[in-house]
Amino acid sequence: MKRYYRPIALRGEGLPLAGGWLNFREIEEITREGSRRIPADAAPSHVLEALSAPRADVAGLSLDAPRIMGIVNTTPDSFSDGGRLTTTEAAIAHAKTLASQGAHILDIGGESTRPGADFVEIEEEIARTAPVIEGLEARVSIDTRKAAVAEAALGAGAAMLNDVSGLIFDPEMAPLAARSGAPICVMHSKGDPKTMQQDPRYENVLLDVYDALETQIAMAEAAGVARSQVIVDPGIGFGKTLEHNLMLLKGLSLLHSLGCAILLGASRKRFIGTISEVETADQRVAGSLAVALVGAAQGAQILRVHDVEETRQALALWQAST
Ligand code: HH2
Repeated sequence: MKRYYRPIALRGEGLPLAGGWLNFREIEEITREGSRRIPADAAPSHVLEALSAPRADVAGLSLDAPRIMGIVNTTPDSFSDGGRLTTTEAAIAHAKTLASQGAHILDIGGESTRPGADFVEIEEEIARTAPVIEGLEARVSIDTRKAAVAEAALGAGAAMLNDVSGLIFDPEMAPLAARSGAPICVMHSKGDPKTMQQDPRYENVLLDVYDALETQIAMAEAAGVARSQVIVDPGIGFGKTLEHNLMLLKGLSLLHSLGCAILLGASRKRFIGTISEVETADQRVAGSLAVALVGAAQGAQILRVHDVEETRQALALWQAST
């Protein structure tokens, strides 16, 4: 039976977790039938190696501390900030503000992937994103499922790819990542944004997402992408119920055993509003900060957020006081 190894992350003595700011002494050994705690040194050596090795830099950014990815949506219809940045100038100005607040990467997106969102044509998505990227000096990632949009973004100066379909939507995405050498975030998603929230089901959401990401990493490697250039993301809210999201957050550190850096995108999402009883997305900042700290405490290297200044403050205090 397949065994999964989830490090119990802590601040203090132990083996380094992904060469970063946390350590671990114990591991939760999980099967589809149950789990138990074992001392770290009882795990297979290849697992310990995957769990503790430092992760490669992402576009020159070291991942030995939690890093902030600031969200810049140039869409009319994003769930939280849609319609605010519909001109190139407004998007560039917002991106510069986020960079000045401490964003290490800016994630530029031209197609909303909220549940039920409409498809955007390639030309339109390029027209929304490429001029913004051209106008920025900061480190930029392109949030797209389409290889042609990603290629235009790389030409405009983007340094990282972020594919919410996890290489599934466009078969040209993995070859593009291989050719360009750009790091690529492979996110787990169940189905298309149009339909993904219609009764998503898993046998065991944490293990099912782990297995899917393992397959997606193998797809990337088969196309010639170096494993060190793959960043994994559980895809909070993408074909997940509230309970699924919470189980993924609680078990997030399992993904370290894939040997890749982890990106967590939970900012302002619906489950935060449901739990905290806040209907309006841009009022969910405090709940989003709490989830960002959960991510940092489980070793997620990149936190994708709308509220960069607030996240920077929260992380600084969390790191100083733990
Ligand atoms: N979430 C969204 C978009 N892109 N990329 C990654 N890697 N991980 C995520 O969780 C993720 C993502 C959805 O959020 P947002 O961009 O704020 O909204 P919209 O899709 O409506 O533009």
